[in-house]
Amino acid sequence: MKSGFVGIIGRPNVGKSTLLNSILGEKIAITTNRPQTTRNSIRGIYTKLPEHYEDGGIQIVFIDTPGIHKPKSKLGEYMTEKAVNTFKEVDVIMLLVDDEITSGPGDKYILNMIKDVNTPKILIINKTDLLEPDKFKRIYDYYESTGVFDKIYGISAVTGQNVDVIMSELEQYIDEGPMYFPQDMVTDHPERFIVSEIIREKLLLYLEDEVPHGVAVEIESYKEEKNIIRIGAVIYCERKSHKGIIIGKEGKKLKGIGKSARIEIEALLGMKVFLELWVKVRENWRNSDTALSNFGYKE
Ligand SMILES: Nc1nc2c(ncn2[C@@H]2O[C@H](COP(=O)(O)OP(=O)(O)OP(=O)(O)O)[C@@H](O)[C@H]2O)c(=O)[nH]1
Ligand SMILES: [Mg+2]
Repeated sequence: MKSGFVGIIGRPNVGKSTLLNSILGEKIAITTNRPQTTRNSIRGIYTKLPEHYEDGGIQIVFIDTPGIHKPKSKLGEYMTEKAVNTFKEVDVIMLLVDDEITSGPGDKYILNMIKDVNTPKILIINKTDLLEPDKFKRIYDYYESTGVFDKIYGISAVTGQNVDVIMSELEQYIDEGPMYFPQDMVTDHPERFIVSEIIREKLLLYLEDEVPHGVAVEIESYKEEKNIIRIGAVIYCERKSHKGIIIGKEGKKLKGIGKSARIEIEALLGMKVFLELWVKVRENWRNSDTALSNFGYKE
């Protein structure tokens, strides 16, 4: 049996969570077109066992991380710290990019940080379905010239192109090890966490501009009955005006958010769900240690 850990890192919005879901064939990490969607490290477990157990199988725990960015709040600091700490815990680092290196400090900052880490590093150029061949080549050549990476691949996390190729490549870097998790487990996060993330995803999708980055979701009650699961969740936002936007005219916005979240939660849990949402204001929570710890953004 082989087993090990692989870290998926990169700037916000490059497709890290989409890749995790694509590898697992299941959605455990939320994805949106907004940067800074992921706030915690999300662990996804990939297990492949042969028919005959004695032939050995493989289990890879993927760690999807928040996009590395220049933090503007304590929440941002937590997010970047989560991503950076991952470097030290994994057997392979996968750095995802989706564009040429920017003149700004972002990509260079990440490169500088990982170049001296003594762990195999694979560069993944994602979104090849959107990249012109010339551009792809420029990205490839640049990263190859840095000498930091053991391998470079182009993939599309959305179409699945080359995802199988990187999976077999990764297997070569994973050593003998124990089976850390049961065969049918895709993540070790509790269902409640995934449920709160689904609600947050819908908030990110339905809301404009500055509002979504200031929201947090807390599950207040979670009651499993015979035929239904009753879930109560509080959406925290930073301003009174934001609360109005989230609720919308005659409560329509919140209703829409609740409905699309409920449908997805029902599919996840395989049961009927009654979802109740409240909106509360908690000013500047992104800089409050207590709030961050309540919302699970601090150990
Ligand atoms: N066309 C295309 N879009 C992609 C691909 N991979 C991801 N995307 C899109 O890119 C956006 C960002 O994807 P995410 O998976 O949320 O990105 P992320 O790196 O996890 O972002 P953060 O959590 O904010 O750091 C979403 O709109 C995805 O649908 C791809 O291969 N092709
Ligand atoms: Mg993400």
